[in-house]
Amino acid sequence: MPFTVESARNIFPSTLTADAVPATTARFNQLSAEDQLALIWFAYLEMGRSITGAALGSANMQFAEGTLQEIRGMSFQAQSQAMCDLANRTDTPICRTYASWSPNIKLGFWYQLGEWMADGSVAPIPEGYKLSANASAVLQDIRNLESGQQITVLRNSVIDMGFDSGNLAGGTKRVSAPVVPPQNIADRTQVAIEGITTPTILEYMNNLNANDFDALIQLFTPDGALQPPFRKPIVGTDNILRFFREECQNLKLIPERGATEPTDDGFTQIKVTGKCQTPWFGANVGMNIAWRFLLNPDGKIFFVAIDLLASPKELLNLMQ
Ligand code: ECH
Ligand code: GLY
Ligand code: GLY
Ligand code: GLY
Repeated sequence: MPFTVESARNIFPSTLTADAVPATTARFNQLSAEDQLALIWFAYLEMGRSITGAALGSANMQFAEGTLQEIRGMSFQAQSQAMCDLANRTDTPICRTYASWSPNIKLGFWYQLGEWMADGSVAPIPEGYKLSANASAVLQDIRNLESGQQITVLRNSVIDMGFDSGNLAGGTKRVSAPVVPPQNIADRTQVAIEGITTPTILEYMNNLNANDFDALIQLFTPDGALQPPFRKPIVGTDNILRFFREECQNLKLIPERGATEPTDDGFTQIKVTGKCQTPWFGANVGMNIAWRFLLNPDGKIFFVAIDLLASPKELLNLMQ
């Protein structure tokens, strides 16, 4: 075997990813819970307006409904405490429930709390709350990011909240919205990628755009791996398929161009760049993305990394 998952991660090493995202997230995590919540509130007022709500199917919301009502029924003081507990990752029943939710349920939960904070039915950020100097600096850093990087910082901060007992792989039940059926064949769009005709790559994009995860997973080798932005590779088709079902519904991939390089023993490395939209923001936010594929001699995906790019300029970098 010429490649391991570890060595495959290094294909196309000249790809510049948005390092500002993990750097900003690390500084955010140093702040107090009060500052974190207030900072997100201010950031959200500025940029959250572009949320479309399309990802907020009732399917996503029904799982958070019990916890939302529980919080709504509390005193303002208890509500603020519950929100701080989430940011502090304290071990409470609500924080444990929260940790069991898929990313989209967590985002939908906060979206609803934000609506209630705005209409006064849940404790707002105190009027005139003054961010610490460090928190103001982090907020300014977030303002300076491009929109795709901003929403990634926001998403990361929400995903990391709550108390994960470390038992999600074991006993604790993971909660995610049901999988939507794949799009009808007749309604599917087909991507065109300048410089790429490899069927596996085109089918990857088309199947993901159609939510056809059963067809999509067939494109991978059994020991294949997928590395989402700023995360470790997800290895093996069972795990990748679960990730697709839990976190990849209704994405829109808009690949633009690509380049192919043969490598040792008949493997092929292919880099594609383009845009990706999340159902939360639709066409309001286009993230600049690279896909770095490594195909085995049968044309199956042994590895693919999805990177959030440092800048739009990187869309033109197809170099080794
Ligand atoms: C309020 C104040 C109190 C505290 C909090 C509040 C609420 C915050 C809210 C935040 C909402 C944030 C949202 C962010 C959504 C971000 C989505 C992103 C999606 C990126 C997806 C990508 C997909 C790439 C992939 C590709 C593949 O080929 C394979 C699969 C995959 C204000 C109350 C907290 C409400 C909604 C960044 C890049 C292309 C890897 C998935
Ligand atoms: N931010 C990327 C993901 O969906 O994992
Ligand atoms: N990108 C995945 C999610 O929000 O669930
Ligand atoms: N799965 C949807 C998202 O990226 O938010």
